[in-house]
Amino acid sequence: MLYLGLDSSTQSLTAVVVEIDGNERRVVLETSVNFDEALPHYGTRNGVLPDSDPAVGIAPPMMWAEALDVMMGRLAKAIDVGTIAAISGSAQQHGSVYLNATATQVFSALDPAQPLVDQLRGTFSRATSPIWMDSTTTEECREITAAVGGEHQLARHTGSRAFERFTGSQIRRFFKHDRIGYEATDRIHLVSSFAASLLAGRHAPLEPGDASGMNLMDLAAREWWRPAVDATAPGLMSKLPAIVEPWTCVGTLSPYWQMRHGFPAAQVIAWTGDNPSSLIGVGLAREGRVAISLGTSDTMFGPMTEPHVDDSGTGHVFGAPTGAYMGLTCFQNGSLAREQIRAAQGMTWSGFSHVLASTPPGNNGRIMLPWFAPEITPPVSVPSVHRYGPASDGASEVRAVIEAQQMSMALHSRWMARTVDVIHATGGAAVNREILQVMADVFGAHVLQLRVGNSAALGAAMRAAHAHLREHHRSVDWDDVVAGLAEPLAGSRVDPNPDRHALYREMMPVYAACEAHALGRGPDPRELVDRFARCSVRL
Ligand code: ADP
Ligand code: XUL
Repeated sequence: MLYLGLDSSTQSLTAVVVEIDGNERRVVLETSVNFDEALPHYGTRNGVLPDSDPAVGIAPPMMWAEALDVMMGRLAKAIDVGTIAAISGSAQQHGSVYLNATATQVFSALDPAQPLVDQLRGTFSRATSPIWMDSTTTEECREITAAVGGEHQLARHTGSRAFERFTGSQIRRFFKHDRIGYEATDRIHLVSSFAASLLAGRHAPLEPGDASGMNLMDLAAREWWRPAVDATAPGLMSKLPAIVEPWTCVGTLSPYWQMRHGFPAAQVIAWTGDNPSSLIGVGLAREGRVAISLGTSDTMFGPMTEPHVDDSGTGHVFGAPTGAYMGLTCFQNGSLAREQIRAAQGMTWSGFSHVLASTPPGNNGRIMLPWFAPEITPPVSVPSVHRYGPASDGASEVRAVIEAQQMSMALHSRWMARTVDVIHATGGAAVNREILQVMADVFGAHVLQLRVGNSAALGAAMRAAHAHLREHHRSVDWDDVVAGLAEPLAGSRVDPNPDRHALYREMMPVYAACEAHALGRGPDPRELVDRFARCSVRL
């Protein structure tokens, strides 16, 4: 049997096809459609529509639909799709798609002779989708928080305090700024449930993993939390999809895909967010380990049996595809910040890695706060890059951005995991072993690189398999599903160096002091930085 997993991320749509035959498992195909390169007519940069306001993060939903059509056509040419039993997927979290009442009919009667996008044109009540990089909704966050009785109340129920990128505040902003558009909206999907709807030919429900990125779902009850829904916009409840268990079959692949590309009537399993999907894709169905994804965003996440909400207000608790929970902290300045430094220095990735390996840990006391774009953790609304310590040069800039990202991740994920022994590394930058070495040294943890780097798409394929197998077997153990697929790359383990880890432990309070100063919350850290610079020369 074949299982197809798709991941509609910020920059690309990726497919992973796995074959499961008893205990035999293999990855049959991994392929990606890069939005900017394959669909340049949408005018995106890194999958996002350029805007002069750095707080705005929007993308065209039509582009995601067209990528799906391109991908399905590509898959049908590359493999025998006839034995695909089930399909699931994941998508960048929080982004929302606004459809008018014609969508129901259009989705169910797509003409296989016509491209998908040509038929979708009239179905949107909002032409662009706000995505996770949007931070324009501070005011709406405040309004929703006040209406539900404060930050703690919102976090206790939904798993997070109000965040600008979360869908609730985005919906409220749309309602306030475009009443007519809001009134014309019949259904609001997340990127994940929008894609699942296109595949199934009917409005697909949400599952708790992605729904918990909206500030609208009661985490424990796994249903919409009325006070938050009412505080967001009038009449919202009837525009939201239902919430179902993560392994729910939401329909069969619609005739459009069968007739246009030769797919079978495979089961479509509810889609989830890219981070919950990656949790499965890195093999983390059990508590005790964490994963770090170095993608467009950097995220750190791990499974949780009980929802321990973060009192510091930094992180999130989401539903996990297993039915349990997961903790997550998200950083906006991930790959694009690394790319900015690489481009400024005119380097290739191998040149970047070489420089990283040849510069000293601690960077002779140079500390950077790499907020090239607005930052989620810690919250920074106006982009600004701060530098402390001796003057920097090209080489020290490379080390500074990587050390800062890893320090910040270690500092702000303490709510989730006090000690970390093993990290599963995934995302586009996890192929970079020099970056993984800094990660291992900062955390004092062993870092494992995964055999399949596209962990969100792999997780989606495994979720499809799990749901399909579940129909025939009373219970399907997640360990059995992930075995042989979500495995570390042989010989990939990166071990921490004890001396370097000791140095980073000394550096952590200095980094925290620089961060507090840059945020306007702490005194000038110059003396601390100088003292650290003097003692850091020992390595
Ligand atoms: P997405 O969030 O879109 O899923 P990916 O996880 O696919 O993103 O990561 C894409 C990013 O990976 C690119 O933006 C690029 O910066 C980064 N990348 C690719 N190769 C390397 C490398 N050798 N070293 C560091 N980063 C890399
Ligand atoms: C998670 C988040 C990002 C997106 C992008 O909360 O905002 O990781 O899911 O992929």
